[in-house]
Amino acid sequence: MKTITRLAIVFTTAIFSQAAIANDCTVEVEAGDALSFSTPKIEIPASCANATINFKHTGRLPAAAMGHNWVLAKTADLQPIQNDGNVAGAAGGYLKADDPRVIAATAIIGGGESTSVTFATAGLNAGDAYSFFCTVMSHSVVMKGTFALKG
Ligand code: CU1
Repeated sequence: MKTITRLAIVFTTAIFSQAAIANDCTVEVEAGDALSFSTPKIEIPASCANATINFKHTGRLPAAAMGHNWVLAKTADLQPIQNDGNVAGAAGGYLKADDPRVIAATAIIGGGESTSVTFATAGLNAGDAYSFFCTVMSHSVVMKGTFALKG
């Protein structure tokens, strides 16, 4: 009887462990009516073939006044991407069309809206520096954080 109970505990633990690992590949990120993300740092286990960012705007201002996107690129590419995003302007979604330097990007959202992006981690190197940032109206000057594959 004791052995059965122990086995049940082992199986239950195994199921919960797998769920935790799977959830690590999905990250919840929020932004509001200020120029900041809810986290300054995102780390994804290197074992994740794909990563998903669920991005939520918890503010009240519409996208035209305080829109945000979540863009991922090498840190060295942040400023050039922002410069081209400024040229693209609102009509171009504050990103150069089909910019190969952009690893992942969400749509621009306003208060109360949510969006999501899933991307393959195969092209990311554990040794390279990556940043996530918002390109809307040069928000990336202060609205940015670091992104890394760990393990
Ligand atoms: Cu923004």
